[in-house]
Amino acid sequence: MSLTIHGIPASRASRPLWAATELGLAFRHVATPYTGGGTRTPAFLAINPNGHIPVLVDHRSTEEGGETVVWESMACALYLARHHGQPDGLSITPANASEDAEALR
Ligand SMILES: N[C@@H](CCC(=O)N[C@@H](CS)C(=O)NCC(=O)O)C(=O)O
Repeated sequence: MSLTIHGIPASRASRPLWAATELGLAFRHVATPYTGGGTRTPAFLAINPNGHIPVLVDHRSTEEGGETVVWESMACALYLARHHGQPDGLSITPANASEDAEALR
């Protein structure tokens, strides 16, 4: 597994940082702040054209071996839960449609 989460914890990045930690996932943390221009560099805008943290990059997530890039904190957290968690009724991964709706709510 090779995950990178961009964004300081004192921001909406806390959501994917929490989700990855709760799931016990190994990840690289790039503590990009939302002040100081770090979210407006060409390199950052290449992964999130909106210029916001958080951004999650899953480096080995597609069948073709490419990357999946996710932004919006809840989308990041749910992506981690659905693609890297176990829907066992115990973890944060929704195990059925009702739990999925609850997570979305
Ligand atoms: N709805 C977005 C909000 C993201 C957001 O507003 N992030 C702020 C930090 S909490 C940010 O990157 N601001 C930088 C800017 O607006 O330039 C989410 O939940 O991910």
